Amino acid sequence: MKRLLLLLPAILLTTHICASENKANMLPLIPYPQSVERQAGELQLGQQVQLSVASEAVHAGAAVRQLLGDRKVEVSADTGPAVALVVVEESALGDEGYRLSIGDEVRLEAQTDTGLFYAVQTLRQLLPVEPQDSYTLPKLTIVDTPEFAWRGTMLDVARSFLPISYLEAHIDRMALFKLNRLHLHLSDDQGWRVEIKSHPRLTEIGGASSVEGGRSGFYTQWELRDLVAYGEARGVTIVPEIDLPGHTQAAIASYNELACQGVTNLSTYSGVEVGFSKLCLDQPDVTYPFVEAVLAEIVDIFPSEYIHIGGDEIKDPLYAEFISRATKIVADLGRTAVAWEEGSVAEMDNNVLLQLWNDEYDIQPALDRGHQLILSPCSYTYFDHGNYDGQPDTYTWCRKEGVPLERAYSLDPQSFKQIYGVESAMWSELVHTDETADNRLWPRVITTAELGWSPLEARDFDRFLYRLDALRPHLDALGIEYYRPPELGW
Ligand code: TNX
Repeated sequence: MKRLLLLLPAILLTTHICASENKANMLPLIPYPQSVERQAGELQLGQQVQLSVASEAVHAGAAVRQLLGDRKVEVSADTGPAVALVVVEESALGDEGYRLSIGDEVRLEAQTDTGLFYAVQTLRQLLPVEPQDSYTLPKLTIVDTPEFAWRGTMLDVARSFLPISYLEAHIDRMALFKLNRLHLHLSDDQGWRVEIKSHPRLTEIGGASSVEGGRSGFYTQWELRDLVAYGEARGVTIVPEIDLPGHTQAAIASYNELACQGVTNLSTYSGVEVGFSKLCLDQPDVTYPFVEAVLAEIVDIFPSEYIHIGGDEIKDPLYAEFISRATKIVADLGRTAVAWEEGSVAEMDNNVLLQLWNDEYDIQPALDRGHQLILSPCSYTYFDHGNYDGQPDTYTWCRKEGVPLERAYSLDPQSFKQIYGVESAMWSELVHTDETADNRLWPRVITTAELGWSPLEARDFDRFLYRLDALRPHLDALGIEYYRPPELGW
């Protein structure tokens, strides 16, 4: 909340820096905080600090120790300014908000470990990446909470597999920008990527296929549990998607009985068409036990409140009934379903989230029934589209000029209603290596972070570029092989 500076005696010493301030006054932070108040003066941080960490702050504590260690700042019992991570009861901060005060000491306050973790990320962006003899920090108070609960990125690991090492690196990178949902598209026509113990052929057969030129492979349950913990330590929840009832050729090739009788195409698929495969909805005795068995193992691996059941690009007279039943199966497992926008035709609990992906899709009827949305309108958030018009190996079906950085940044989530969050998506029909994934994701994913967290008034593309430029050393330190947008002159 903005403070009434006029009432403060410190008026001459305090400036309120709002995001529309001119660039020189802006802090190099993305996402830009809800409120920044600068005080006169600076804090010098030398090579020692006195650190205290609330016992609840397990992940934030680990993050601040890592940050200090990386910057070659030692924790001392009695020398140097205090750095304190404190849990406070202050409902306005919510589950993810925090206050960062830099005065004669550095004080990080939040209601939760997650809030403190984000305070540490803000401090991290305020410090240079390279270790120095001493650090100069501006005296200030930042009070910051996110606009939206869901700030996500989606990786399609089904068309082309991404190794766990890439997913971990991606989580590290997401954390710096306070992104909090990693949506994994784990199954599609070209591949099945998650071990399901009751159905081992899904990965024996479906895991061995991929889109032509892409990578095959799958994750064991053990690897995924480990990844879940890796994310949890960095504020990132892994949201699994099993795409049903269409986009299922890999499952059908693994278990032919999932196809309707008379279907002759039962082999694995490596093309890029969509909309040709489906589980046989006329055989509920086969289809629903399969869906139940798979989802039971999925919820066992992934603690996420939300489980994505896909639901895109399929025509079947029994489609709506399928979505009703599948969302109910998820509810009976104690979770809440997410479905792509087409699922909105089904009768289902209105806590099911719908993910909007066609800009013009008429989602109003679902809004009227009370559903909330995850916004992924393709002409702004589909990062399988080019960074620039004509970029090789990119899609153009949604926007023929591609999705340049400025376009991605110009999405205005606040102009939609009933928004639970925003998410950008990288489909992998044409993205087959880690390097290409980096090129498609970065720096565009950073726009998702700001759209999902910062208030509308904070959004100005020039100032965003200025802050992004200032944070470039962080991208380099994280080993990101980002695309270099010409407007940045990188
Ligand atoms: C549409 S978006 C799809 C995907 C493709 C993508 C390519 C959505 C729910 N379905 O199956 O990979 O286009 O851009």
